[in-house]
Amino acid sequence: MLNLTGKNALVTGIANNRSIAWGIAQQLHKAGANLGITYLPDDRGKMEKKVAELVEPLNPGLFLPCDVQNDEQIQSTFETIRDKWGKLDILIHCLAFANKDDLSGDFSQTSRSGFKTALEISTYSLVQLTGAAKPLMTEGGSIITLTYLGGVRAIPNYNVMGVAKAGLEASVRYLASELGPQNIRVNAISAGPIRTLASSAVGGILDMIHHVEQVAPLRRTVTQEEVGNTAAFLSSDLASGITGQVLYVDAGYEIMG
Ligand code: 0WD
Repeated sequence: MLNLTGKNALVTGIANNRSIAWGIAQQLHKAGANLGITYLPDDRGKMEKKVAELVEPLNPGLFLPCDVQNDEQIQSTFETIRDKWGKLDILIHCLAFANKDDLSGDFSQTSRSGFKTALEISTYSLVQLTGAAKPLMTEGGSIITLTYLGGVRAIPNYNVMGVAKAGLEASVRYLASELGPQNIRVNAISAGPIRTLASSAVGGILDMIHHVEQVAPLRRTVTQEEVGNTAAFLSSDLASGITGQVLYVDAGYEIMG
């Protein structure tokens, strides 16, 4: 029986009700976890208000601003977890960013700054958040990140984000190797394409979704809820033997030639 009662989970990357992180937060809540939610703050406080209203039914114990490009906000997030909860059990890393210009056209035209931004927000942030979570995972833990097939195959328009995801998947392996002796497991879920704010920036995403619906063994795409269920499983003791893996939740698309 999947039971996360008594587990403290930090969920990053909720922007709206289409976000994959929202699907994950709902399933972790259903399984009994205490939730801490972070949001990406903006100058006018719009995101804070929007995300606060969305997550209210899940009754999060912590609700904190955390821009992963801001070291102070990261530090303050984990200090708050230490002070309020004492320990952390689950970390959901569910965020990424690349400039829209870099998500179509020729990959060879990616600018130095665009490359840096994509890799910093989408890849390095997993390393940094894991480093901050490690001392708080005193009873072991589960860290989960979100990746996409474009990290292992050249998918049209995914470009610099594909490179970021390749780095992310390699980071999962190095982090799993480092943290395993503390019984902290690190895994990635490779989700099939889902319509969200982030995916709408990728050129031709709707064509990709239609292609998946025709080709994937299950003849459909996946839902946020299905990704959420897999994250709840990976967070739980049912997955106690799994670390360093990339698990595909993509209606089987990855196996097709
Ligand atoms: O098809 C898809 N949607 C897939 C998404 C397929 C496979 C993987 N993924 C991955 C994405 O690459 C990402 O890692 O899932 C993760 C979540 O993405 P999402 O749910 O598709 O997208 P979205 O709802 O937009 O959430 C991503 C959020 C940001 O939203 P916006 O759209 O405002 O950029 O990541 C957050 C932000 O809330 N984010 C940040 N959080 C903290 N600091 C930052 C930042 N600097 N930048 C973006």
